[in-house]
Amino acid sequence: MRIGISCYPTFGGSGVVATELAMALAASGDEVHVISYALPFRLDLVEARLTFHEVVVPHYPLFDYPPYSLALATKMVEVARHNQLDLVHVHYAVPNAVSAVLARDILEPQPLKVVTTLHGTDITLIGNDPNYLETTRYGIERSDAVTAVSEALKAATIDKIGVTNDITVVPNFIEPERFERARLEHDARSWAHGDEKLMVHISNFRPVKRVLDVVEVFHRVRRELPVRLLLVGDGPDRAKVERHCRECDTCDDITFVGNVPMVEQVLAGADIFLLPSETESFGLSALEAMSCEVPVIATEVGGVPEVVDHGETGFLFPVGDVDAMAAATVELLRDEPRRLEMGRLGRQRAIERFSEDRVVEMYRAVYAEVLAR
Ligand code: GMT
Repeated sequence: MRIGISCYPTFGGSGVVATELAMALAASGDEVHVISYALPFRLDLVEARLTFHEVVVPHYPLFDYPPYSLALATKMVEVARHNQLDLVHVHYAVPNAVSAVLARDILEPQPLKVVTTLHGTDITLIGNDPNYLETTRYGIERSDAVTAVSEALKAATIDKIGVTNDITVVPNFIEPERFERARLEHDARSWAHGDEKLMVHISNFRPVKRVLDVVEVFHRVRRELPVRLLLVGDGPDRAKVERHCRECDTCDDITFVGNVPMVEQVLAGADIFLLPSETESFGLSALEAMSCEVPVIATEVGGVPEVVDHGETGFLFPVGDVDAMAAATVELLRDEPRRLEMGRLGRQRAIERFSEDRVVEMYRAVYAEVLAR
C-alpha cells in the first residue's frame, strides 16, 4: 500500500502513535509518506520506504494567522498525486481531517481514501469548541473510515460532536521489546539520591494534566518516606508548578527532566507512575509505564480504565482526590512484593492487549476495508 500519514510533530501521544505506526508499516513493506510541519520527534528515516514531507506555511503581512490547514491540504494533494497514494491517514481531527477531505476532493478523479484517527482533546476539548465544532464534525463525517483510541472516546465523539458514521476502536500500542531493552540498558535509578523511591509523571504540562495534583500527591508521600519526583515533559503549566514547589520548599526533591524523546529511559527506573488528568482518552504514558513494569496511580476518567485495571495494575481515583492517590502510593511503596507483582501484571496486560503487531494489524484491516469499497 502507499500511505500518507499526517500528524502533529510535537511531544504528545498522537504524534508518537502516528510515528510508530508509520515506521511499523514501512518496516513491513508499505510505502509511507509522513506529512507535517516539522519532523516528528521520534521519526527515524533510515527505512527506504519511509519519507517525510514538510508542510511549509508561508507568512504574509495580511495574515495574523497563516492558514496551516490549506497548506496541509495542498501538501497532501501534491504527495498523493506524485506518489499515487492509496489513502491518507490523519491523526488528530483538528484540522487534519478537513484538510484530508479537501485534498481528496481536489484530487478527483484520482481516488484517495481518508482515514481519521481521533486521539482525545480533538474531541473532548478543542474539537467541540463552538468555533471548531462544525468543521470537526464535517471532517469526521466525510472521512472514509474513523477510528478512536478507546471506547470512551468513541462514546464522547457521538455525544459531544454528534457524528453519525461508524467509529472503529483501535487502541494505542507499544513495542514490548523497546521497553524491555530500556530496563536492561539504562541506569534509570541514577536519578535517585540514596534510597529514595522514584515517582514519575510524564505529560505536556497542559492544564488538563493537573500537574499541580502530581506535586500535591508527592508532598503527601514525601512526609511518609524518602522519595523523589521526576517530572518529564514541558508545557504551559511548568512555571506554575516550579513556583509551587519553590513556595513549598520542595524543589530539591523534584527533578524537572524536560522533554525526553524515549520516555522508557526514565520509566525503566520508576517505582510509581502518576497520571491525575482531568480527562484522558487513553493515557499512552500510563501504557508506557506499564510496559516498564511500573504500577500506575491515575484518575478514573475517559479511556484510562480500559488501560489500567484498578487494584491489579494500578489504582484509579476521582479527579482531584490527591489524598487517596497519596495513600495508595505510600501503601504500594511500602509493600515491595505487591508493587513488583502489579508491575509484572501491568507489562503482561500491556503485551496481551496493546502490542504493536496486534494493533498495526487492526489498522491494516481498516485500510483494507476502505480500499475494497
Ligand atoms: O493531551 C493532549 O492534548 C495531547 C493528545 C495528543 O495529541 O497527543 O493526547 C491524546 O492522545 C493520546 C494518544 O492517543 C492519548 O494517549 C491521550 O490520552 C490523549 N489526551 C487526552 O485525552 C487529554
